[in-house]
Amino acid sequence: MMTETVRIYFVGTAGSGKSTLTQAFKLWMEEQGLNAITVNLDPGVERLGYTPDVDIRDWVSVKELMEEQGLGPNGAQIAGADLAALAFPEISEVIEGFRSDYVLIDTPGQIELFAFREASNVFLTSFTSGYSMIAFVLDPVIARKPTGLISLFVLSSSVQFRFNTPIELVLGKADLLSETELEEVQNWCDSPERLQEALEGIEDMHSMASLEFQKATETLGAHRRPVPISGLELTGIEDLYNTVQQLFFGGEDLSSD
Ligand SMILES: Nc1nc2c(ncn2[C@@H]2O[C@H](COP(=O)(O)OP(=O)(O)OP(=O)(O)O)[C@@H](O)[C@H]2O)c(=O)[nH]1
Ligand SMILES: [Mg+2]
Repeated sequence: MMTETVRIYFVGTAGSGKSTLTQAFKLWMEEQGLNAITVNLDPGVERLGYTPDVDIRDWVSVKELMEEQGLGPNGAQIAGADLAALAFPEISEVIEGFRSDYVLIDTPGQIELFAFREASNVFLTSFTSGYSMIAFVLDPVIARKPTGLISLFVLSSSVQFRFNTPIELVLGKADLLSETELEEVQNWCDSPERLQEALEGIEDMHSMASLEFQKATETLGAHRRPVPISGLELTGIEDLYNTVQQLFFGGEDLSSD
């Protein structure tokens, strides 16, 4: 029987659907009779849309930092991220205390607060057991243009470069794309040649740079097929679950234990 906890960090650009997906994944797991907890890692979020099981705002509040230290919103976010690092040993103990199969971690809206601050590495390494992975959420509004998709590959490569953690791509809010658009994005992800062809059709100054970025992300392994998901319509979540189970346990299903 598999008992190791899996932690999934939902990371992506602002508004890509991380919070909705975190909650949707938990609901889906509960429906399957599996257990999962949600963790909010954004000390600055005002409205989350769900009640997380563990909330960093119980330790650090950006709102209070702004009021007490006279900081602006960005300065307070950064101070909050660094202050949070001090609380991580305690927070990770609380998380481990749940002994849940899955820990679904909702990261800050501003991706750089998670991706580029050292505090995140402190958090990632503060657990004593289990597995961690990053689900990098591609925003379909960005991904449906060839240059946008490449920019997201570049961003996911730099997230991968920052953390020594497996990363899977997720195409969030997939319900916003028509079937044809979804197929086109998937085709570009499957085939670097098709993405290059789409780029060559664009006659602007960026196409040369885009081609170079595309080649680099292909070499780095960031250019790959994402799992399409809609947190709103609860579709594709099982596919992500299966991908994660495959990654860590060779496909063994928790529910068959
Ligand atoms: N159509 C559609 N809309 C979605 C989906 N998921 C989220 N949204 C909408 O997209 C907006 C942002 O969703 P969030 O889940 O808050 O995204 P986020 O990445 O957590 O946002 P920040 O934390 O603010 O960066 C909200 O208006 C959601 O209702 C989805 O699967 N489909
Ligand atoms: Mg959010």
